[in-house]
Amino acid sequence: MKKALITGITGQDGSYLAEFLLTKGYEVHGIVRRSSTENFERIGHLTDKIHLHQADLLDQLSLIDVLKEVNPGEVYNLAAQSFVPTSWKQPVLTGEFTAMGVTRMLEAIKLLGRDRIRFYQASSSEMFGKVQAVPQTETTPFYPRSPYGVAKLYGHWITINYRESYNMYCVSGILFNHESERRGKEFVTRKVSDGVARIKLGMTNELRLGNLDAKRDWGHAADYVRAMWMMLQQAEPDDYVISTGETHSVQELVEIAFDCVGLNWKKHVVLDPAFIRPAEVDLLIGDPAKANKNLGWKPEISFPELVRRMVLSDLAKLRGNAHAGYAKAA
Ligand code: NDP
Ligand code: GDR
Repeated sequence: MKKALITGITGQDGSYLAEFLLTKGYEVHGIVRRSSTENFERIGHLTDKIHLHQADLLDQLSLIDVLKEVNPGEVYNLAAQSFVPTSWKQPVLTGEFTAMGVTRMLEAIKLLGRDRIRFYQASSSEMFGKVQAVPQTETTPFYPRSPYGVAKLYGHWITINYRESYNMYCVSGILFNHESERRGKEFVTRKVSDGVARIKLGMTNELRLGNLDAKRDWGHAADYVRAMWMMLQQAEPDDYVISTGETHSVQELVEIAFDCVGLNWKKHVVLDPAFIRPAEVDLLIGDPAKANKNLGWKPEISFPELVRRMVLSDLAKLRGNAHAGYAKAA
C-alpha cells in the first residue's frame, strides 16, 4: 500500500489532499502540532481513516522521528504560516515556519530516505508579487512583496537546490489562490462568503474590506490537491504553475457573492484602511499550460461556481447545519 505523509493536514489543502489520497488507496499520515485545544474541524470526519503524529516544522528531531516511524513514499509539505498580513506582524516566525521549515523537512528526508521519498513543496503565486510578466509561467522572474512571499521563495529554491545537489525527487508546485468551503475566515473569499451569509440572515449589516481592485486567479482547492498528487507521479521531478488562467478583482468576487443571495453589495460593503497592506500584489494570472500538457491537469470548478458553493455553505453553517461543506469534494 502506498503511504503518504502530509504536513499541514489540519489546514484547508491538507484536509482535501487527505480525502483525495484515501480515494486513491493510500495509507495517509499527517503531522499535527500540539495545541491546548484540538483543531480538527476540517479533518474530524477523517480521523478514523488517517494516522496523526505530533511534530512541528520548528523541531528538526520531531520530523526525523515521524519519518522513521511512518516510512512514507511521498511527503507533501503543506504546513506554513500562510496568511500574508500576519507575515508583516510576525516576519521572523513566518521565516522559521514557511522558509526554514522546508529545509528541516528536506534534511530529514536526505538523512532517512533520499533515494525513495518523493517530496512536494507548496509554493505560491505570491512569489511573483510585483509581477514581471502577464500571464505568469514557471519561468517568469519572481519579485515577492511580503515576508510571506519572500519565505515561500526560499522554500521554492531550497527544494530545487536539494533536487539538483542530491538528486532527490523534489517538486515545487507554484499554486495560485485556491479557496473552498473550508477556507480560513480571514482570507478574502471566505470573509466575503461568511459576511454575505451573515448579512442575508440579518446577523450584521456591513462587511469591511480593504483593496477591492486587487486581482487574483482563484480556483477550488479540491482541483488543486489533485495537481499536487499528479506532480509526484511523473517519471522526472519538475515544477509547475497551477492556476485557472482567469483573473477576477476582489470587487467582482463581492458582486457575485452578493448576487447569490439577491443583495446589492454597495449597500453593505465598507472600505476600511485597516485591511490595506503595506505592499500589495495587484494582479495575478497564471498560465497552467505546462501542467495541462505534462500532467493532463485541468480545473473543473469555475470561479462563479466556487463563490456560489462558498456562500451556500456559509448560509447552511450559520443556519445550524455544522457539517455543511464537508461533503465529498465540497
Ligand atoms: P492553511 O493556513 O489552511 O493551513 C496551514 C497548515 O499548516 C495548518 O495545518 C497548520 O496547522 C500548519 N502549520 C503551520 N505552522 C506549522 C508548524 N510550525 N508545524 C506544523 N504545522 C504547521 O493553509 P492552506 O491549506 O490554504 O495552504 C497549504 C499550503 O499551501 C501552505 O503552505 C500555503 O502557504 C500554501 N499555498 C496556499 C495557497 C492557497 O491559495 N490556499 C496558494 C499557494 C500556496 P494548525 O492547524 O496547527 O495551525
Ligand atoms: P492572498 O489571499 O494574500 O492572495 O494569499 P487573501 O485572500 O488574504 O487576499 C487576496 C486579496 O484580497 C485583498 N483584500 C483582502 N484580503 C483579506 N484577507 N481581507 C480583506 O478584508 C481584504 N480586502 C481586500 C488583499 O489585499 C489581496 O489583494 C493567499 C494565501 O492563501 C497564501 O497562503 C497563498 O500563497 C496565496 O493566496 C496564493
